[in-house]
This record gives sequence, C-alpha cells and structure tokens, in this order.
Amino acid sequence: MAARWFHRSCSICEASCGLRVLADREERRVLRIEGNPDDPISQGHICPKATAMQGVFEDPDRLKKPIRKTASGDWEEVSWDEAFDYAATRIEALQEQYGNDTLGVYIGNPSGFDVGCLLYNRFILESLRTPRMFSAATMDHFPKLFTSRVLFGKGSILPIPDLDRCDYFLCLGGNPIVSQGSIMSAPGVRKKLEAISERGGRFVVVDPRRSESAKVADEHLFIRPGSDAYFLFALTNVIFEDGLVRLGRFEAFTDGIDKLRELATEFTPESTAAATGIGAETTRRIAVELAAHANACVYGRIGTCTVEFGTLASWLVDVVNILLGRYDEPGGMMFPRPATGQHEPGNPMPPIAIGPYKTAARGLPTIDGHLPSSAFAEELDVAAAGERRMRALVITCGNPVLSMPAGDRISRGLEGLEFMVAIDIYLNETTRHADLILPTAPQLEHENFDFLCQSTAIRNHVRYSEQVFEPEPGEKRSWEVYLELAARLNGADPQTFDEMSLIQNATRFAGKLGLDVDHVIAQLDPTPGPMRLVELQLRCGPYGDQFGMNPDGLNLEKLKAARGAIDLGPLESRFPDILRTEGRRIALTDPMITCDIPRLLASRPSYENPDGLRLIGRRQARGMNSWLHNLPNLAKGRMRCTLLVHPKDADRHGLASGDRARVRSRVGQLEVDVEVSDEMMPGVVSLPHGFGHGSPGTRLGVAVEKQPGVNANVLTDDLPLDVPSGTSIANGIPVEIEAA
Ligand SMILES: Nc1nc2c(c(=O)[nH]1)N[C@H]1C(S)=C(S)[C@@H](COP(=O)(O)OP(=O)(O)OC[C@H]3O[C@@H](n4cnc5c(=O)[nH]c(N)nc54)[C@H](O)[C@@H]3O)O[C@H]1N2
Ligand SMILES: Nc1nc2c(c(=O)[nH]1)N[C@H]1C(S)=C(S)[C@@H](COP(=O)(O)OP(=O)(O)OC[C@H]3O[C@@H](n4cnc5c(=O)[nH]c(N)nc54)[C@H](O)[C@@H]3O)O[C@H]1N2
Ligand code: SF4
Ligand SMILES: [Mo]
Repeated sequence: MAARWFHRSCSICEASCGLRVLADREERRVLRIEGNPDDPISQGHICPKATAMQGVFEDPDRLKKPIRKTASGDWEEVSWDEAFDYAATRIEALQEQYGNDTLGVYIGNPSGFDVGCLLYNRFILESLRTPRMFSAATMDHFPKLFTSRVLFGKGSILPIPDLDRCDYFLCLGGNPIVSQGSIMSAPGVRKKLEAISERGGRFVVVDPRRSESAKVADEHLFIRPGSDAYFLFALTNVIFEDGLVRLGRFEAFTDGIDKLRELATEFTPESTAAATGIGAETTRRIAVELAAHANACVYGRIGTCTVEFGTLASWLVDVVNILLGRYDEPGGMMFPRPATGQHEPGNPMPPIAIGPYKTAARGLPTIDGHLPSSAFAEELDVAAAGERRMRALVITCGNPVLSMPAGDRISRGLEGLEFMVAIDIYLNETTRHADLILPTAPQLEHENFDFLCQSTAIRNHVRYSEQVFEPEPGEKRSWEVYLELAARLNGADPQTFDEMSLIQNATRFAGKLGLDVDHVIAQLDPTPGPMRLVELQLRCGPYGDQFGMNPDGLNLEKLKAARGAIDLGPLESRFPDILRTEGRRIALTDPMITCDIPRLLASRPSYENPDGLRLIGRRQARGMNSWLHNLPNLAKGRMRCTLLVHPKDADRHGLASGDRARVRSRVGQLEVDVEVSDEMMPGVVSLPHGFGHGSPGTRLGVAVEKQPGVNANVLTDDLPLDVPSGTSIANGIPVEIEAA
C-alpha cells in the first residue's frame, strides 16, 4: 500500500497542534509530518518539537520490550507475562512485609498527553493500594489547582485567558513563546499575543528575565523571583483604594470582599516595592490600566506557582481578576466546557482533604491525595525516613532524578530501594535504577484524544488522533500495561476488569441522562481500550448525540470523520452554574489560603535584601523537560544548558561568557558554563532544568553526546515549600556563584 496522510495531534505539549503525518504503514516509515492547515484550532501551526513524534518512534534507544535487571546489573529481555508476574509478586511481598505504604507511586508529565494513561491510571492507583502518591503536579501547577479547588470547588475548573478577545494581557511568570502556552492551550500563541497589540491592546510581561515573551510584549517589568504575591497584593490594594472594584455578576455569589480589603491594607505599592523591585508608581499605573481596559486578563504560570508563595500568588491572580469583573466574561479569564462533560453542573465536592496520610520523614500530609514532590527524596532516605521509608516504587512517565528537588539525593535513594518498576520508554537517569522497565508503545502507535486540553483551551474543541502504525509485535500500549499490571495485582483477568469499568462508567454517564445502560453499551464500539470510554463520555456530554436523543450531536464517528479538531466555539460564561462549592458560592478569603498571609508578611525583609543571588529556571524551545534530548533533530546546535548571569553580577564574581562557574545552594552544587546576559534582572541567575545526562548505565547516546548539561535540580532545596499546597520551590532559590 502506498503512503497516506494520517490526522492526529502532537502530544508533546499542551498546545496539542493538529498534525498530518504522511506514513507508509507497511514499510513502517514516516515520510513527513506537518501542521494540518485544515485544522480549525491550530490552523497549520507547529513548532520544531512536532518532529519528536517521528523521532521517538524511530529512536534506536527507545525501549520496546520489558527488561529486567539481572544479578550482575545487566538487563535482560523478559516476556510480558514474566514481567507482570515479577512486578506483582515483588510488590505484594514487600507490601506484606512492610505495609502497603512501603510502596510509592510517581506519575510524570507525559501521562497527561495520553488518553490511555489518563483513563486507565485509576486501575493502577487502586491496585497498588498505597497512599504514598507523588506526581509532577507539585513541581508545577498545584497551587493553581489548589486555589481552583478552594474557590470553585474543583481543581480542574481553571481560569483560561480569552486570548483572542482580550485587550490587555498581564502575564506573570509564564513564557508562552517558548512553552507554547500552559494552562492556556493556544496553538500559534505568538501570533495571538502579537495580535493583542495589533488590535490596540497591551501585552505586559512580569518576569525576572527579559524572556522571549517579554521581547514581543509592549512592556516588560523585572520582578524579584518569588515576590509576585507582594506585587499582586499591591495591585489589590490599589484596586480597593482607588475605588476600581467592579464585581459585576460575581457580587451575587462571592463572599469575603470586606475581609479582603482589610487584608490588602498591609500591602501598599510603597511597602512592597523594595521586595518586588517594581516601583510604586508602576504598580499603581498597572492597576489603573487593568481597570481601564474592558477586556483585561491577569494570568500567572510557573513563575507564580513553583515559588515560596505559590498559593497566595495564584490566589491573588484570581482575586485581581474577580475584583475587576474579569472572570467568566468574554475577553477576560474564562472557563472551558469540555465535551466529555467534566465541567457540567454537579453536586458540591467535599473540601480539600488534608491527610490523613503523612510522610515518614517530616509528617507532611497528602493534599487531595498528593504528597509534595519535595518529600520524595527524603522518603527514600533511610536516615530521614527510617523504618517507614519507601522500599518499593512504581514510576510512570516520570524522570524525578532530573525533575524533582534534590535530584542527586533521589538518585542515591532509588539505589537503596528493594524493588522498582518504571513504565517508561527510555533507560534514563531515573529508570536505570529500576529492577524492571515496562515500555509503552509511542504516540504514533496508538489512538489518542486530547482529553486534558479540553479544560485549558482558549476555544472549546475536541480532537481525535488516528493511530498511524500498529504496535510492533511484543509492544503494548500504555492502557494495556496499566490494565494488565493492575489485573495481575488483583489476581483478576484484564478483560473482566475492563468490562467492569465500562459498566461502572456507563451506569454513571447514562444514568445522568436517564438512558438505559445496556442500550448505551450495545451502541458503543466493543473494541476494548480508552476510546470506548471517550465515546461514552462524548455522547453523554454537553455537545453529544445522547445516543439518539440529540441526533445532530457529537459522536466518535463524526469526530473521526473531521480529520482534525471540531471547533465548538469561543468560551462562554459558565458561573455560577458550574461551581462545585457549597451553595455555589465563592469564598474569596478562605482560611485554607489566607492562613499563609502572616508568613508572607514575615518574609518580606528576605526579599528586600538585594545582595543575595536567586536562581530561576528557563525552558527551551527544543526540549520538553528532560526527555527530548535524545533526538538528533532537537539536540543539535550549541550547548543549551548554561547559566545566564547579569553583567554586573558577572563582574562582581569575576566571570565572563564561556567561563565555568560553580553554583552552590543549601543542598547541592554544580559546575556550568556561564553566559553573561543583560536579559537577566541583576541579582538573578537562570539555569534550565531537565539536563544532566551523563549518568552511567543510561541508554541515551545522543543526549549524552550532544546536550549532556547539568542537573539544575541538584540545587533545588527540598526543605522549603509553598506551605498551603505543599508545592516545591523551583524558582527563587538562594545560590552563591564563583569562578570554578
Ligand atoms: N528546576 C525545575 N524543575 C522542574 C521544572 C522547572 O521549571 N524547574 N518544571 C517541572 C514541571 S512543570 C514538570 S511537568 C516536571 C516534569 O517532570 P517529569 O514528568 O518527572 O519529567 P519529564 O522530564 O517530563 O520526563 C518524562 C518521562 O516520561 C517518559 N516518557 C515520555 N513519553 C512517554 C510515553 O509515551 N510513555 C511512557 N511510559 N513514558 C514516556 C520519558 O522517557 C521520561 O522518563 O518537571 C518539573 N521540574
Ligand atoms: N519548549 C518547551 N515547552 C514546554 C516545556 C518545555 O520544557 N519546553 N514544558 C512544558 C511544561 S511541563 C510546562 S508546566 C509549561 C510551563 O509553561 P510556562 O510557565 O509558560 O513556561 P516557563 O518557561 O517555565 O515560564 C516561566 C517564566 O517565569 C519566569 N519566572 C521565574 N521565576 C519567576 C517569579 O518568581 N516571578 C515571575 N513573575 N516570573 C518568574 C521565568 O523567567 C520564565 O520566563 O511549559 C510546557 N511547554
Ligand atoms: S507547540 Fe506543542 S503541540 Fe504544537 S507542535 Fe510544538 S510541541 Fe507539538
Ligand atoms: Mo509541567
């Protein structure tokens, strides 16, 4: 058969661009990958990382069969049957001996881009029977989930900038030009940002580095890392003092405004200027500009989350938008309507569960089921966690050695485990410590559905991804691995397990519409796997055909026939109907958040000290966290893992571009090449994360040769936390530098 075009999305980042892939199935060759010009959402946009879809598929280093570590430390291929048996037997034995929580689980970022992982991870989580659950979220957007959970009742009800209609975009701690947008799925984001100014609006970036986004903005303000909460509080203060509050519809269901006014009195533009580095006049002007623009939105990302006051900063983003009447209104921050029905009106959710499980070393509680990633290293460490330490671990789609705080301590800790399984496609810095690696088929070898970005997209849409190639003989898709491992742990048969879940889901979804469950199941494609669950949710969802009750509605057949996204229109107002709080009210000053204000006040002097250096991160256009450096196409070019230092700081420390610097934090040190750059705010240095690829025993030939770099997270202190949410602090780490 000749080659043909396949339509699917790029599942590397949140933009989820629509692609078309020219491939010869029989030859198992990709001939071309390009942006799908007919996709109504991404309109042909792609970035260099789209080639990773092919690169990963072809990478000779990618794992295809389960491998087990031998007594001599080598790897041997084993059958899936042996692999699942080995995993289940060891996990059960260790849990029997030490208790269920001796097993830890870590879920990494790529699992969010695979509908198989998303819809089947509950099988694994339930079967592993342990509360010791870690994920990349607490090194990422957890403060934002936390504030949405408190204010709106559900973590996934996230405010998304209505980028196409806003006339003022205040972006704090995000660099969408490089990240391609996060908690803001907006393929082709550069054009959308440029369009704001072109239509007479204003784009303002607040960032300790003159980032790629700052360079296309109308205005850039340097801010001292970690200090956004002071700046946002000062904006709040001006909004009250100048009488700019305009609650609009929210007045009817928002509580705590008077209390908020009182809380903001401590944070004037003058009293916060020394901490933020932003002059009082500028803060006042920004507040007035925000209020003067009819369609302003305030947006915060990584730089407002993984910082000392991540929860307060994320909350204050909510506060400012709400006070100015910019939530849930066209042109402001809006709330998507997923076609699979996650954000339809429903009963109130119980408050955030703090605990009951607590870590062994520090007694840190689970927060809505998540343990802080900063506790990961110490929970592996016998000196810190003692007898209750983790002795076994399941990691899926994650590389905590490079992505979590105190990476070198994690590496040592993993070495001490009695048993570790990694569900991963590479033998890398983390998985080399495993006893067993279970690979999953790469994206081109399975269908997909852009599930998560339905909650983050700037326009409502759905997109189906066609499978390009069959998995190779012996390869399994992620959902099959999850399901079969779970079944083995339960002594059950995977098919029965899967059918049970289908019936449960069908009962829930069909029940809401008053449909007969058997009738619904009979109409679904019987092929097992995540797509029949997607079909069920889609058809029962807000745009669905409701199994015949709404014949013009969506179903999987129509979605497949679209060969790209189906545009479901601009975001629309959804509040208060979708609130999942008690009485559908927003408690703006919930103590779960405001309890951290005294800490913010107490810390102010530490931000006012201009002498110390603080370290921040830096994402890169040709990488995705730690895992695309092994693709020749993306790894080529000069070494990217460099330390950016402002000329004044470089002078002070006797450093010039090309020199080696030693960087030291409370927990670690490393040596790295320096690049002197006035992009940096004085007093701030920047190092990208996700590098550090030279460890023995990995199988990442290209990464080690072309972009080895150093592991920035060796410097990330695992002790301090954003207290309410337990999120790690990856930005604003106090460091010292010297010539190496
Ligand atoms: N210092 C610092 N640290 C950070 C950050 C920062 O800004 N600064 N950012 C944080 C953020 S936002 C995130 S999301 C985390 C990411 O942290 P992680 O999710 O732990 O790390 P990744 O680098 O994304 O690693 C992804 C892993 O998944 C594997 N993988 C890729 N595709 C597949 C697949 O299809 N199937 C399977 N089974 N495995 C796959 C890769 O081989 C790799 O091992 O890092 C965090 N760490
Ligand atoms: N090419 C590429 N794209 C990616 C990724 C990648 O690794 N590479 N990773 C993906 C992932 S997992 C995520 S979560 C998203 C993240 O998406 P973004 O948050 O948009 O990406 P970052 O580049 O981390 O942007 C953070 C910005 O915050 C700034 N900053 C640091 N500290 C502070 C601070 O205290 N205050 C303020 N105001 N700013 C600060 C940094 O200088 C940086 O410019 O990107 C995703 N997209
Ligand atoms: S922007 Fe993201 S989704 Fe789009 S092609 Fe690049 S990596 Fe893929
Ligand atoms: Mo992330």
